[in-house]
Amino acid sequence: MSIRSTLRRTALTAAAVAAAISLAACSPSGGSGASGGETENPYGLITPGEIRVASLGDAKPYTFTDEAGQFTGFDVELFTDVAHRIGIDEVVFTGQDFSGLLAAVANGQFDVGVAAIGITDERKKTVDFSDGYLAGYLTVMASPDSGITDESSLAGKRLGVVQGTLQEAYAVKNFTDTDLVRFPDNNAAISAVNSGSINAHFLDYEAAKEYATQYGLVNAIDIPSFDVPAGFAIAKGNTAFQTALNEALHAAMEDGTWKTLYQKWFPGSPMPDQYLPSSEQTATPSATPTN
Ligand code: SNW
Repeated sequence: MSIRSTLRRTALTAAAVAAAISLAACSPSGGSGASGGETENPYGLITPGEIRVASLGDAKPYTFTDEAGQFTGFDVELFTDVAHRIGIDEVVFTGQDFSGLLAAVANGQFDVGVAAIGITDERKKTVDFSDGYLAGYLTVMASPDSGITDESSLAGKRLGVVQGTLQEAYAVKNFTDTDLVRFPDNNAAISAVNSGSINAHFLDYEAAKEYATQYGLVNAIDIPSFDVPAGFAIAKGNTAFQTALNEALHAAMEDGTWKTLYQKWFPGSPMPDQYLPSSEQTATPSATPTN
C-alpha cells in the first residue's frame, strides 16, 4: 500500500520534472525540436509547431495567391493572426479545389480549412468549426447585358457554380428552371462567363465584386447568407485546438484586428456588427443595412 503510493508519487514527480524540462526547452522562442509529445503539441498538429492550411488560390479577396505565389487575403491574414496568438508562426497554406477541402481536413492531410467556409449542419458531419468570423451575401454575377436582374430572370439561363459550395446547394434547391454548370473553381467559371458559354456565375459577394471590376461584370443578384457565417474547419473532436482558435479569434475581434483587416480587404462593405470590439457594437442589432 504505502510502497505503491510512493511509487506513484515518484512517477508523478518524474513526469512533472520531464514536463518542466521540456517546457523550459521550448520557451521562450519555441525552439525547433519536433520530438512530439502532448506538451509540445497540445493541438495535435500534423507537424508540431506548424499549421497546415487547406485553402483556395482564386477566391480574392478572401484567399488567393499574389503575383509572387504567396497566399494572402482577409481569411489568410485573419487566420495567420489567430495562429500567432496561439503561439504558431509557421503557417503553410496550400490551394485545393473547394469540393475536396473539407475531406482533406477530416482525413488529416491538413490541420485547418480556411476559405470563407460557411458553417452548416451538413458540413459539421465531416468537420468541426471555429466560431464564425464572416457573414455576407451569395452573388450571381453576370455581364451587364445578360438580362439577369432577379431570381426569376435566371430561368432558362446557364449558371456556373463551384462544386461543393453553398451556392451549388442553393441553386439546386431554388433555381429549378436554370441550367447549372459545375466548375472546380472560380477562375474556370469566370472564363466560361467571359467566353459566353455560361450566362452567369454564382459565388461569394466579395469575390464577385473583385471579378466584376476586373472583367466589367456586375453583381446581378445578392442573396443574404448572414445565417451561415464562415468559420475555420478542423478535424472532429480536437477540442483543445478548437478552444484555442476561438479564444484567439475573439481576442482578434475585441482588439480591433478583425475590423482593421475587414476594412483593408472589403473596403466600403457593411460590417457585421457582432465581430467588432464590444465597445463599438450598437445597442440595437441590425439598424439600417447600407448596401
Ligand atoms: O455563407 C457565406 C458567409 O455568410 C460569408 O459571406 C462568407 O461566405 C460564405 O461562407 C459562403 N461561402 C461559400 C461556401 O461556404 C463558398 C466558399 C468559397 O467559394 N470559398 O460554400
